[in-house]
Amino acid sequence: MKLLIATNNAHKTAEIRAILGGHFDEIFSLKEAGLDIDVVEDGDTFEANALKKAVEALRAAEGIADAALSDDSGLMVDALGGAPGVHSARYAGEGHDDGANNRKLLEAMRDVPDGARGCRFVSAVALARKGREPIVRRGTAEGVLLRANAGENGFGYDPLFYYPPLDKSFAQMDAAEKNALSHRYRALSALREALEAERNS
Ligand code: ITT
Repeated sequence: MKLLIATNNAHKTAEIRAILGGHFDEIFSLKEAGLDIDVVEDGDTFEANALKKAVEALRAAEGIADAALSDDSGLMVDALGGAPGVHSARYAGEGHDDGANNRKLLEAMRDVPDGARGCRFVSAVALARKGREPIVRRGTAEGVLLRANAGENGFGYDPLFYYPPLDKSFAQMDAAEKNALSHRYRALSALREALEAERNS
C-alpha cells in the first residue's frame, strides 16, 4: 500500500515514519508528493478533524497514493477544562508559534497548585483508503504540566509535559524513547492492530 502522511507538521511526519517503519510498501509526506493542501480544522473532536484531513488528502492524492494517514492532536489540561484541546496548534493565535503557545499556557496555569496540574496528550489518527471504510483510532499519554520548560527535544508542548513513569519531560526524551510511549505511538499501534484484525478476518 502506498501511504501518504497527510500532515504539514514536519515533526509529526518524522514521528509517524519512525513508528510505522516498514509496515507499508511506500510512505511519503505531502511535501515529498509535491502536494499543498490546507484543511480547515473546524471539528469539535480530534477524531472529526483527523478524518477530514485524511479524506481531503486522499482526494488530492488521486493517482499517487492508495491511502492517506492523518493525525489530529493536542494537549488537554484538567485545570483548564480540557483546553487548549483541539485548538492546541493555535492557542496563542494563528501561526503555529510553539513558544507563544507555551508562554500562554504557563501564564494560564500560574496559580494552579501542584497536585492539580494533570494533563494528557491526545492523538487521533485516521486512515482513509480507496474503496474501504476509514479507520480512526485514539491514543493518550497522561502527564503533569510543568512550571517552566524542561528539555530541548521534540516540539510543541513537549518541554512542559512531565511524564511521571520516566521522571522526565517529553522534551528530555530522545526520539526513540518518546516514540515508544507517546499518544501518537498508542494511536498508531491501535490503528495497526485494526489493520491486522481486518487482514485476519
Ligand atoms: P497538521 O494539521 O498539518 O497535521 P498541526 O501542527 O496543525 O499539523 P494539529 O492541528 O493536530 O496539527 O495540532 C497539533 C498541535 O498540538 C501541535 O501543533 C502541538 O502544539 C500540539 N501537539 C500535538 N502532539 C504533540 C506532541 O507529540 N508534542 C508536543 N506538542 C504536540
